[in-house]
Amino acid sequence: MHVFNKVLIANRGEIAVRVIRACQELGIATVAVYSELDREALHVRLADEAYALGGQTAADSYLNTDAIVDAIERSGAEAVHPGYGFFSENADFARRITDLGVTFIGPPPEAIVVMGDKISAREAAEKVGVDGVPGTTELITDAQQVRDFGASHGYPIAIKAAYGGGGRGMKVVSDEGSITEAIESAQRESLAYFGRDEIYMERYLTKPRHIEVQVLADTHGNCVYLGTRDCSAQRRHQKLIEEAPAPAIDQDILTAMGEAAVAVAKGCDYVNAGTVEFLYEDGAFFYLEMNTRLQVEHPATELITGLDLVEQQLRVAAGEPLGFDQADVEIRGHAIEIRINAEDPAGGAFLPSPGIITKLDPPDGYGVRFDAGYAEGDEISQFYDNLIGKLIVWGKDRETARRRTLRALRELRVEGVATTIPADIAILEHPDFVAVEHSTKWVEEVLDLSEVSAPAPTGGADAQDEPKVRRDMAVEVNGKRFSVSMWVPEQVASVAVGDGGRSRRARRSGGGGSGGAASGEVTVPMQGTILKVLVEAGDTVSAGDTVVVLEAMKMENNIEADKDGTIAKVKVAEGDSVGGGDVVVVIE
Ligand code: MV4
Repeated sequence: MHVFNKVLIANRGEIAVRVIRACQELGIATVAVYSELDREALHVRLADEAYALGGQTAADSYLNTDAIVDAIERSGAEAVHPGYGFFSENADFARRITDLGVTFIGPPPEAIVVMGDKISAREAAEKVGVDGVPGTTELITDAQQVRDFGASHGYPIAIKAAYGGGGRGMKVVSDEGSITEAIESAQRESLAYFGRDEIYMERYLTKPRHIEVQVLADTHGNCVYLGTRDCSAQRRHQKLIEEAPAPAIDQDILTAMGEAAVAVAKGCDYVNAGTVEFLYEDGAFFYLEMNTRLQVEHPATELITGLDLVEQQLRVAAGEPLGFDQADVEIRGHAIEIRINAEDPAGGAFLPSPGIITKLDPPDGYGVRFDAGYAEGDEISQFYDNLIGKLIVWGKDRETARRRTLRALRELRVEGVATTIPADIAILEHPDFVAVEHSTKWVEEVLDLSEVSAPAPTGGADAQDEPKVRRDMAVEVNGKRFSVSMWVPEQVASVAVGDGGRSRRARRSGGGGSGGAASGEVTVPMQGTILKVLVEAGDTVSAGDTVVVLEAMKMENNIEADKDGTIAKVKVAEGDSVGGGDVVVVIE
């Protein structure tokens, strides 16, 4: 059967590579698009043809609709795969290309719209008898509504952005006294991120697991669920590890979740691959939302079902009926996916670590898959998501998969950028994770990452040629003293040894300044959005006063004055995007 002749992949990195590979296996010609920074990127190298979008930032490139439409027209692609992020859940984009006669490889725009608004998404589930966490489907217009809800349902309460996602705009209210502040903060964050500030509320579950169900629907009314995934190991709404199926949950509950997910999908006339999210606590599950796209963690499902989800997406989008039904879906063994991000765990701070990947040796062996968006020599830019790739491991059972994942992670070599690998190892080895006693709060609140940081840079190939000097020192191992001699590069020898990396961490996690003496030029440490500007020219400030609030890495960060003085210049406004190192205010 004819699928497509040519598909344009409106994305970059590992997901673009993933989709290109699936197309190649089906004999479909591939079209890549790229920003100025991605001219030589792996997805561009692998595709049959590629079109420049111009621009560096996502907004100027992968989110430039006109440039993408131009590439579609020039290439003659019949269909567009949006990957995840970017245009994947953008109904306007789906409509625009559909109007051109081009197939959007994803759900109908109507389903994206229903699920994009969290309140209508809740209503869509309620309509088919699937319950969310107890809450309201009315917007909050008055703090009194929250007080009334608290009086009848108790605390804590979650205030959520109606048009939010990924935890942005969500605030937890633990008592009556903090309602007003939480409402304002949720509205502010929601407005800065999503351009609208509607909010609603739910009971806040304190120790839930995040369980999601993969669904797949065709245009002929068939819809199946493809097992569950547990994505509870995350920090600040960034998943670190996902596994499939969700462990330590009774089969009848997993089946009920699967059936609930299919009911929700059918209820919104869903087509293509989608994910229905639930919170699970004390044997009960609650519908949370539906993601109307292929997800980062889809390979975990592929390894336990034997299905190629991108192939299925392409077939369904071309109008083919599913070639199987629910009874044919078999879950076999266990899969664990590790996201390898270019971030230094830095004791729990997870600091972005852009740069050139000077070495990349993927692991291999039985049950090991490595989906990367980069090869050795490629650069991770601060302008995009810093996911280098994903390690996905299969085992006959969870413990086999866990041990195999640890083995593979120790085999994997990434140099030139720091990675999340040390944190992943700490999670996989922790008795709570082994016993499935973790929840969505566990990485942030229980796991101790204080000793977990990226190894010191090795300096790459050039380091080998550098002159080395001998250094003798004393070290203590398990209370026993040893004298050791080390041959180290000259520069390294001049750096203080033995503070466990703490001085570097402290410097990098500081609010502003560029490290040395206070310059009065207050900078932001990383890329983000200005949520609030607290000063204006002429104001007097003291060192340590918050001058702006930066939303970065899904957290509100207070950026502080680095010296006493008067504000000479305010260089940003609320809602502005800033890059790491940008000056936000100048103090004289
Ligand atoms: C919740 C919750 C507890 N109770 N809702 C965060 C992201 C957004 N998709 C929904 N989120 C949550 N909603 C109620 N009523 C806890 C979370 C939550 C969470 C959910 C899934 C995965 C990770 C999470 C981490 C923190 C909080």
